Amino acid sequence: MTGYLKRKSAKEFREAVDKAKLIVILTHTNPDGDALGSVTAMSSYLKFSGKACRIVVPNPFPRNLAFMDRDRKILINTRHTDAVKDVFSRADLIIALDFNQLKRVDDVEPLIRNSKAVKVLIDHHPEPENSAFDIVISNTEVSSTAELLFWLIRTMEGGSVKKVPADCAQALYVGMMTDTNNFANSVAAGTFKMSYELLDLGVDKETLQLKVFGGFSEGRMRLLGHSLLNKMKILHEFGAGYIILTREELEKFSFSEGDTEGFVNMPLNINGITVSALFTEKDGHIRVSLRSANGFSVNRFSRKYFNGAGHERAAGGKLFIPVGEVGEYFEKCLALEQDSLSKAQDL
Ligand SMILES: [Mn+2]
Repeated sequence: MTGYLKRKSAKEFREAVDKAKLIVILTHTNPDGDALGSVTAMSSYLKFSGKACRIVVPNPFPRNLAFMDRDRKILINTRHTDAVKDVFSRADLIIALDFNQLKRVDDVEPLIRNSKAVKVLIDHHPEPENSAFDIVISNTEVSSTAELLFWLIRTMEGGSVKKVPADCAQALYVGMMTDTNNFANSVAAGTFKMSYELLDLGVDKETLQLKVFGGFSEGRMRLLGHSLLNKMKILHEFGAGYIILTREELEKFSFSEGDTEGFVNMPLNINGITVSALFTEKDGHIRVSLRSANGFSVNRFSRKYFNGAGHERAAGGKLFIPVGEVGEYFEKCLALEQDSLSKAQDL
């Protein structure tokens, strides 16, 4: 199974790694399970191959994923700004994982742009920013970046993952499990083959499921209840639903990073809803999460109206307007897209 990967890419990547003395492994802002799974798997694999590397993330990750940073070595740019600058200044190889555009790493972007290191992108989002990288391994057919890494590592290991360290196997599984929402979407035959081989190595899927999808605080569950009961707005005429959460509400439910993970999927479970959005008030901007069904492209929708990008059915973005104006703005955007929304509703 090398269909997901050009043999040449694996060879080029191996050569870049072989030459490197210090490697920075980086992922996007608001790291999710695939982002953290991919960077920790890569780090584990590179260390196993005798290489020196450091993981950098732009901002903190959710509490339920903290177990992935077992030795607490991940550098968080918003907290360890000087250390991040230092490691970028010394790195001779940068491996960017699970994002397609450099703007997805916020304040880390200039550190990459100004670096003289060899730059590699490994990702599964559409339209990667090819010009910013020396080597691009991109495939939108795989479930997750973790799955793409699985095939890459497997290829570099001569077609078997038998020798990869246990924490690398576990991290790859977590990345795939989160991006597919535990095998609910974006799963292809190769995803099961990957799962088979990782479980065969001893990955404990029950424990990982509990850690990643459970382990919520009481505040998070009550915030979900509040969102569905009091905040979710359904617009049947557009086949759309959305939830806006203000900073005040987040504070009331003792919000911690990652607590709203999954909320955006909720309106999509309603009959006739083909696009859903979650807006959360942050420092100086509104965070936008978008999901869709029936072929309505939220990647395009986000690029056009929400300063973002992503996959066809899952995308993110940012708005720079007061939280009180978000609902009206969103409904205006829906009206402008009435034609493509009607098409999706008719399916
Ligand atoms: Mn991903």
